[in-house]
Amino acid sequence: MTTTLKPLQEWVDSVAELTQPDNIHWCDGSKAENDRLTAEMCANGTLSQLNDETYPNCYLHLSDPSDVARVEHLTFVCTAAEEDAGPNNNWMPPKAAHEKIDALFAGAMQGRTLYVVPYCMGPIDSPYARLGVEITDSPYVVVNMRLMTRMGKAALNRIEKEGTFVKGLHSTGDLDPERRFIMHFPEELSIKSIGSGYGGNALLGKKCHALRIASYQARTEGWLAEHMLIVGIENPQGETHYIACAFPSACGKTNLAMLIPPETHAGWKVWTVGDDIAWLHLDDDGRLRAINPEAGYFGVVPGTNEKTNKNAFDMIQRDTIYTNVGKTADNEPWWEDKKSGTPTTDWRGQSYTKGNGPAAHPNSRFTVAATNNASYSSLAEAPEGVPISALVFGGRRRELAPLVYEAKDWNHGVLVGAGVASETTAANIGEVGVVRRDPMAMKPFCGYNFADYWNHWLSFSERSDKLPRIFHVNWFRQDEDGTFLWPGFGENLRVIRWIIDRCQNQADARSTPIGNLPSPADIDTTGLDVSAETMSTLLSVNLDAWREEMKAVGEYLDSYGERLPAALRKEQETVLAELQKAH
Ligand code: OXD
Ligand code: MN
Repeated sequence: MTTTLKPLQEWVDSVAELTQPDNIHWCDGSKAENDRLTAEMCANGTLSQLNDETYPNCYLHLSDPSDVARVEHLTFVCTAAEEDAGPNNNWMPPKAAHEKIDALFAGAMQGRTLYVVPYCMGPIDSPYARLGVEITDSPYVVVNMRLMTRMGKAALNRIEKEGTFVKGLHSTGDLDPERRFIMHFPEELSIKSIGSGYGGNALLGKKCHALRIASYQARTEGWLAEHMLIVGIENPQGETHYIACAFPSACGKTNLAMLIPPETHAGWKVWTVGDDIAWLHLDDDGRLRAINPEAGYFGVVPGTNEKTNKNAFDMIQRDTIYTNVGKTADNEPWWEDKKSGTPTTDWRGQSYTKGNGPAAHPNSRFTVAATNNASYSSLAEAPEGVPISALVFGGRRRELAPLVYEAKDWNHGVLVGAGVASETTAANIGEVGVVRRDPMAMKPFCGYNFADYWNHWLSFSERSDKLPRIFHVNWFRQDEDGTFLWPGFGENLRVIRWIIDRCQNQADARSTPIGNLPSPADIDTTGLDVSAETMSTLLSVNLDAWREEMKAVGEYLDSYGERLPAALRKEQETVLAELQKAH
């Protein structure tokens, strides 16, 4: 397989000249190709097959211990003008960036095979889908891309028809963190990544293309590329409402996308459209519609069990690539909170001893096709996407943020999104558990200046009067002893029911300076062991603390300087003034 598309062929030729691979292979995405690559990786130790009786078609990959998460400090957005990348991104001038990274690519594929991976983000026949080609020297990346995207022949056919595609160049390099860079050139629709084999750094269709490059493209084309799950909630009457929710990495997006209704909620069903990324477009009627650009899940393993996420637990029992989990004596994968089995080997491949760190790395992952999920939505492949009733922002916050509140209108909702803050997690290399601003959960993923991004968000209120309502949730409130106040997981459906009822004007709310909140009685807590007192704590607004928060949000917004949309600053001033008045 090669291509009839001249610019694609010329690009592959020029990369081969620079990187000097021994072989070039154009991926067709077939099962035969996948089987061959898998067998080769098993033979050379890149993969090992897990217990084929209890975990059929499952494999384990252990990465270099220095290469287990995204590396935000080594991730760059290289626009011609520094201001266009914004204070939210690391920046390098494109010419200097190309020179720096090309020097690392020179000869990097000697002794290796260069794989050309054509892929489509979104249903293959969707007008909202976008195309890309990743060149990589990692067969692990190839088999992951086959699960995460529509990869191979059909994608190449569409690329040849359309002629435009995002160029992604990846090499595992020598894995030296000193020679690791993830660079984005949004103006050239291209990505260059070297020195890491980890998902978000190496599977270029995901964060690099579907968020950083796509967010930039979306702004010029009038849509939104967001770090959001998409889920359909079906009530006992058979009506399904779709919501899209933005939470920072490792804050439970996959769990919410596959939620299992609690026993008290007979007749309710939940349908997964996507667990990480949503591309949102206004349709001809002005309604916001969402597609999931991905075709699989690259989810956090630890904590997954029959109680927290039975759908995920069952779905990763077959056809799954595990990365950086431990193993049992029976050659089954093992992770913290699995609730069964005993680890004998840890994620470094060493024999497991208690007290010597976890068996599975906290950011260990599963890669699996979305079709393996029992709650996979029948509309996940719909070219036109699903209509969105509500957008929900959230973060991991011990205190302050109530269980749920509703923004007063779209523009206020943009402020709510811009003010999102969350405790950091193991999904990025760096300190865990410190609160940082993570607007729209896009801090690591917005491919341009946040000030321009907020302006783009605000522009939607001028383009449609049928926009979804905007909410904020926080499943992670704790008391002084560190005990979670809300049970979370399946019980979150109770909060989502209020959200959907609000969208249909069927639920009450009380108005507060920060937005509209349910009273404790508005959330159905039947059969739940949460006291009335706890519910009122979860649904209260601490005016003093919120005044401080709003001032901090104002200071944060000001750090974007003159580009900051005045309308957003005005929203912040209005909320602060109402908080002062309520004092
Ligand atoms: C992810 C992340 O892998 O957000 O989805 O880090
Ligand atoms: Mn994510």
